[in-house]
Amino acid sequence: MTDQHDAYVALGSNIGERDVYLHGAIQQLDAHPNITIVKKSSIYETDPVGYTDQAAFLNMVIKLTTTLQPLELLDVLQGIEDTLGRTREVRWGPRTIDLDILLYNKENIKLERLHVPHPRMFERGFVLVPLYEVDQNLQFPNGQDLQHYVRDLTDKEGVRKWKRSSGADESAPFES
Ligand code: A4P
Ligand code: MG
Repeated sequence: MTDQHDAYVALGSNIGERDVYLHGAIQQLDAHPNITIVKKSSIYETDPVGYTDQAAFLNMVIKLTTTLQPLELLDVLQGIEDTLGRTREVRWGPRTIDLDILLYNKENIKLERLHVPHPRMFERGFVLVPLYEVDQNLQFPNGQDLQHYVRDLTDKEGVRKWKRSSGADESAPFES
């Protein structure tokens, strides 16, 4: 039997039918023969971080198991980004879909194309809040608990649970 690996993937979208892009990406991951989705967070609406002059994002996090190696998983994610019309004009700028590997087992990976754990995840509410929903007891490769980072988070206010209501977007504050 081939080894199964645990991975956490962050999804983000801030152009067009944002939830349709999230669901499209999940459908493609689910259909992949070497990937099983184990858990999904709720969808959150989040204020843009980094390059702030852009529309609000929808973000979520999923846990999956896979027989793929890290770079093979990255190739699959980038392939899905391409099929969902992702173009890369502005770094950190608007996108139909962004798929980032947050964690792969307890590994530290530093390759030109891939840094895991994702280096910018630790202070980002739009990543940590949905990740915490998926796995409250998660520990990072550095031995620190996710709980520790969530407690220290300063931008929780910009992260609210989102639900689609009969055509109109709706969101409510995140209660921790
Ligand atoms: N890459 C390196 N490590 C990874 C990894 N762990 N997972 C490389 C995925 N890719 C990784 O990514 C650029 C390159 O990073 C890839 O070619 C890959 O080889 P990209 O997706 O083409 O470009 P990007 O998304 O603009 O860059 P990046 O670094 O993913 O951006 P960030 O830091 O993720 O920021 N605000 C809110 N509220 N919600 C968001 O989702 N996202 C960003 C993007 C900024 N602000 C946001 C959000
Ligand atoms: Mg990315």
